[in-house]
Amino acid sequence: MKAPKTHNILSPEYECMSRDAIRQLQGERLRKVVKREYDNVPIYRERMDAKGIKPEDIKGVEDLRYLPFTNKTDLRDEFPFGLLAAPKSEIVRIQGSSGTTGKPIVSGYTQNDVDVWTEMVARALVAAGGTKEDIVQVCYGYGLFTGGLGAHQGATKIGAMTVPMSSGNTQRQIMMMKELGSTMLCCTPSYATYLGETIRDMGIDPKKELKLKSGCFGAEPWSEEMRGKIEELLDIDACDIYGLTEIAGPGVAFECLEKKGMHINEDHVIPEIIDPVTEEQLPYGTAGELVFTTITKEGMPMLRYRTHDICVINAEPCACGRTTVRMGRITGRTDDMMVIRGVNVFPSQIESVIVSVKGVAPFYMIIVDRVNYTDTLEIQVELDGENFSDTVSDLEKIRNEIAEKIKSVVGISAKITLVNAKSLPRSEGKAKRVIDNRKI
Ligand code: DLL
Repeated sequence: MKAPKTHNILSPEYECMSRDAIRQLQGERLRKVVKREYDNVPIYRERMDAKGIKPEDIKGVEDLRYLPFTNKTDLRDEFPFGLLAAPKSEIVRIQGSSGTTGKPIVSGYTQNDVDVWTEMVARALVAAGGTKEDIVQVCYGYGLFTGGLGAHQGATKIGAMTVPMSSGNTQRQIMMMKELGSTMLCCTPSYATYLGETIRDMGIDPKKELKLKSGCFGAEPWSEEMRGKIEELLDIDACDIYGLTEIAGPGVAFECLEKKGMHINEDHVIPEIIDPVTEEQLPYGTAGELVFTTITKEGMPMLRYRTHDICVINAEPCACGRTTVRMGRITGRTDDMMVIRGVNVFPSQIESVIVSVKGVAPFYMIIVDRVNYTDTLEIQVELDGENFSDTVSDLEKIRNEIAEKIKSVVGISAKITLVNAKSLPRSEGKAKRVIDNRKI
């Protein structure tokens, strides 16, 4: 049962503004947020002073290019509260995701920030055909990760019956889906595919026995082929949804039922595409690194946040009636971050674990694959030939220690394979430590 292509729009007063009106609104909001950052956040003040810019120099969107960038490393260095632009007592929520080291990166949200984020996800659900008649099954993880709570808040806002399943426990997900008659699904695209496969393996015919009509899938890169697969397996419309903790969580951008790119919530964020090397702005239509400035956030607003995600922005009008620009699929990253089972993983986190374990050398290979639509992570680690006694129980101890530390630092489980000393390939140049066999 696919959603009728209705193109309902939750907030047409913002989603369908004229381009001139959007730009003007963005300019007004930008001026306010720049002043807020300058007055409250030391690193922004220092960086603007170093560039000789005062808040009053920023008159509109055209002046964005003079502002300093923000990077994930800034969130790490200022962890946890150094970037707050509101008093701590105004923060009602902390959300987080993996950083480049063991520490997560966190963002603080005021009540207004939570409300804005909720509105963004609600817009996404409505764009995917959602109404108060729907039963929305949320199988993103609940917790610091923004997926679960984000989708939950958005579904509740549109008045849908919200089912907070969180991730995993596939049999139970399917039982609830069937018994409750869930009509919409929110999860990662790889989990949607896995759910679909399992449903088919169980002999369930989605057309006859389930009531699903559509879903909002994101948190990891996926492809048109994967969309086709999910739509076929579950007999639904599969829409892409994008977001990141630093900006708001899911809902920063979302697809409508036209499924031709994700509408960016431009009344809350200003997107730019830059050349990742020269850091110059690139025109829409050119592939480059996506950069966001939040213009309504109070708790931890971001000026020119470098997402490291590569995509193209399309400013052509969309048949759905929304006038906001659309971002295409994420086609890569400008850094070495991988998204494995929806979790952001940096090789540096894995390396920090390996060097902390006795009995192994700092040589390793990270092998990522996709089996039955689920990402797998194997880490091959070289034994240290010199200070090592290789009794079976010693090997088991080392394997367990690495596996446990990886789980706690990176947040996902990995298969650990110990290999002989000096057996992994050495390179003369940049070491190749990651083999990603996934085809998305
Ligand atoms: O993944 C927020 C989210 C939750 C988005 C649920 C959509 C649905 P983080 O954990 O901070 O936040 O990871 C953000 O994930 O910079 C991208 O690299 C990747 N990502 C998120 N959505 C998509 C998508 C959430 N639709 C990082 N397509 C981002 C491709 C995505 N990559």
